[in-house]
Amino acid sequence: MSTRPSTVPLPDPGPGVPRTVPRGCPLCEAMCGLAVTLDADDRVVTVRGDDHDVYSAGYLCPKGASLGAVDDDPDRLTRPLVRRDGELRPATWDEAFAEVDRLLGPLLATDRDTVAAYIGNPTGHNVAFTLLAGRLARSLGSAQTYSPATMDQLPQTVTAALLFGEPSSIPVPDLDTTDLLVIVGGNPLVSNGSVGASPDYRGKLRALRARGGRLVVVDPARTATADVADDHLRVRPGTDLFLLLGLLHVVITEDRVRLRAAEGRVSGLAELRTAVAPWTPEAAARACGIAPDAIVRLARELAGTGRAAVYGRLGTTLNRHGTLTCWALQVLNVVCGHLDRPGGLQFTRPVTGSPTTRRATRPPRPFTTGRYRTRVGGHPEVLGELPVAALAEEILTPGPGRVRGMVVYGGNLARSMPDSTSMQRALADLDALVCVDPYLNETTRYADVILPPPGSLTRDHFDLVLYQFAQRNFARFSRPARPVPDGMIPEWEILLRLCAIYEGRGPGADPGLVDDEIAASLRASVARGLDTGEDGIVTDFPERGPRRLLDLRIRSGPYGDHFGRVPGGLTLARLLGSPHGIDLGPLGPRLDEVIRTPSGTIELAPAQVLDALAGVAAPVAEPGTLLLIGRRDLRSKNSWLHNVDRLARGPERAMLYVSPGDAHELGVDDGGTVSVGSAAGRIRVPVRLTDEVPDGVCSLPHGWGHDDDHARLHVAARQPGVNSNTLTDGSVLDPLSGTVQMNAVPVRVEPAPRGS
Ligand SMILES: Nc1nc2c(c(=O)[nH]1)N[C@H]1C(S)=C(S)[C@@H](COP(=O)(O)OP(=O)(O)OC[C@H]3O[C@@H](n4cnc5c(=O)[nH]c(N)nc54)[C@H](O)[C@@H]3O)O[C@H]1N2
Ligand SMILES: Nc1nc2c(c(=O)[nH]1)N[C@H]1C(S)=C(S)[C@@H](COP(=O)(O)OP(=O)(O)OC[C@H]3O[C@@H](n4cnc5c(=O)[nH]c(N)nc54)[C@H](O)[C@@H]3O)O[C@H]1N2
Ligand code: SF4
Ligand SMILES: [Mo]
Repeated sequence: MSTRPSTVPLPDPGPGVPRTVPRGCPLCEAMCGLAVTLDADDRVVTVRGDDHDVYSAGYLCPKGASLGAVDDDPDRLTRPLVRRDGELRPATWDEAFAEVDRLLGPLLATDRDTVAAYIGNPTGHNVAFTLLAGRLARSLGSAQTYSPATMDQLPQTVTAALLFGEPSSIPVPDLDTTDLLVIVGGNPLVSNGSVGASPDYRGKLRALRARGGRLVVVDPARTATADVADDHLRVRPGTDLFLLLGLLHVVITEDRVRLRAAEGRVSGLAELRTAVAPWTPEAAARACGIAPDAIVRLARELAGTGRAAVYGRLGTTLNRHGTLTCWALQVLNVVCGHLDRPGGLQFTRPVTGSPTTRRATRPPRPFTTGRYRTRVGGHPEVLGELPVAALAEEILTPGPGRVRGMVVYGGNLARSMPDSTSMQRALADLDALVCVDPYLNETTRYADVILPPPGSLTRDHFDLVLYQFAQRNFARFSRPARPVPDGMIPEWEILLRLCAIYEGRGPGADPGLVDDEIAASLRASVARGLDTGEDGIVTDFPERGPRRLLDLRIRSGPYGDHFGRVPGGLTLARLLGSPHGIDLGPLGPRLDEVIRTPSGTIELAPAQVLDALAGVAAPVAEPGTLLLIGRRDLRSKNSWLHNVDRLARGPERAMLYVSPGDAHELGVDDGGTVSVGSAAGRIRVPVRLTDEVPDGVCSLPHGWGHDDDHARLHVAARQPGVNSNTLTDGSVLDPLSGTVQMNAVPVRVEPAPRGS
């Protein structure tokens, strides 16, 4: 094993002196290394890209450059708020935790499922949550567990579980050496990519084309990424499944299947052939709006190119056939021979290991869902989660077992969730709402207790989860750039104190004991995994906190020193000494250890998929409607960062994009205001006429609508924008994953008289 540290030393004189410190950026999945300069008062002076970073080599985007302003936003809460006489008022930490105990204790003592938990997006970038998530869930012990997965990547996760036997086995496209990259429903020049993100995605695409490679984008919208593509296929929203079935049909019926790395390791090819038989290029074209000859050409190109990768993201997941779409996409990669090969799709080997870097402890079982169901809609559990689209009715519908309390860790449900009108009614209806969140925003304003964590620069940073989907195997550990301000407590401690409360130990229990228990149980499982006694497991970081757990995970991981048994192996101490990161090499072949299905093969035609596929039909457009799709913005992150002046400045972003043709037909002017209605609600929104959307499609970003008078978001309120999730109705779910349709939502658009 070779591990390459970046050796440029960087002084770390600690707080109270001017200094530049390296930091991992927590704002998106690209995981850039930043260089943060602070003055003697620990104020952030500048944030630049860290030129010495082993992974991002100096790249950063406007969000990363604003990290100091994000952390120093004067609207951030600096102490807990507790509701007294109907008003949220400042309180001490002890008072706040006592109130959490008073509110949740009786509910948990009666029926644990009456308390729901939502674990929001920013927690994935936060070492406190990623290390403590398991314990938090066990301590709460509620089946009512929700996360953005069911409005994001769960169809990809379920696909990985079905095909490869392990939910986290999602391969990433090898951007550096591919000759043909097909991006389906992703806009990485704005999102920086996701489940396959990369710093400087634009540079990677430029290099791809410079070496003679081609970029094909499948997207109804002419996005920034589509703008730099060689081919842009403007698929009809929600119909990628049919395009992919058409591509599979051509590859299979023209005998172009070449399994290469997967040779001898697949099953279900005959069933796959039968399943795609009806989807001739002509049939696929009728359903998805891409011409038959374009489908044939792309299929042949994919099968005939040695280094090619098909990559899909939210455009493939947020629709009624999310899992089928992600399945068809990944199966296409397999039958064209692009899996587990350089230039194709590869599996990372993350530094703290994953289920597939470890020996299996029991024989693999078939993937199933529905161990339990939601009370009202009967939606099945999928990988321990329930669909976010079901949460509001679980709260609002009377009857035994009704959800009455909720804990939200870094989530803005009132803006992120489908049918947010119902969601807000549900938030208002709860008997107890506890939010761990730095802001008083559209969601936390309904809280009974807000527990605000200090800014990201005060904590250890390590991308425990995201290394799993990196472009290279690498690791970087960042120490806090500055101390936790007086009067605040680290998020780590907030979460441990909540665990103690959920476990009935009371608000005054020593959170350190919970920390010790977590460390003891991790140590025991590390010893079992390494086939050694616990005496041999001695960490360099015996103190309480994230470092102890990380050292145990890193040293027992695939690059670890196995506590002295692998000389030269990785330890947290070595990572601390290499603040620009350690490069652990390019992604390499991993298929043998990755496949964990009962058959020991990649199961191309799982029964669940074949059953669901038998019932699919091309959607029929409702006359008089446009299909609403989402859009992201480089200087935003979902529902937040809108309160940071340097990111919020500039023209209105929450505008409805409408094609000139549709605008003409509707009698709508550029800059005018329209009324948009759906099954869930109605909004008024300004319009931009643009050919970025085709006829029949309109687009609007989510996460806006900062017009709630009870929130404390002074900058965001100046240009609040509209909340697009008033329109997403949450009634259409992907049956295999519970993921909600948030794209291709039918809406009716009408001109709204000015000033009305
Ligand atoms: N700047 C910025 N970066 C972000 C975020 C952010 O809010 N802002 N959010 C982060 C998060 S949480 C995530 S999950 C990722 C998401 O990462 P991406 O998936 O890359 O982000 P989106 O911009 O939502 O891209 C989805 C694309 O799908 C297209 N689309 C919509 N419907 C369809 C369809 O039916 N078929 C096809 N083929 N395309 C369709 C849309 O036009 C859009 O271009 O981004 C992350 N990065
Ligand atoms: N219509 C539509 N809706 C969508 C999407 C879409 O494409 N279209 N995308 C969906 C997707 S992919 C996602 S991931 C979700 C995201 O939705 P959410 O899970 O709600 O995530 P965010 O909006 O990113 O941020 C949520 C909260 O985290 C808080 N926060 C920020 N930093 C921290 C921190 O360090 N600690 C804590 N405790 N809290 C913090 C912020 O103040 C904010 O209140 O939205 C989904 N909603
Ligand atoms: S691309 Fe992502 S990780 Fe890099 S600086 Fe921007 S927000 Fe941070
Ligand atoms: Mo997401």
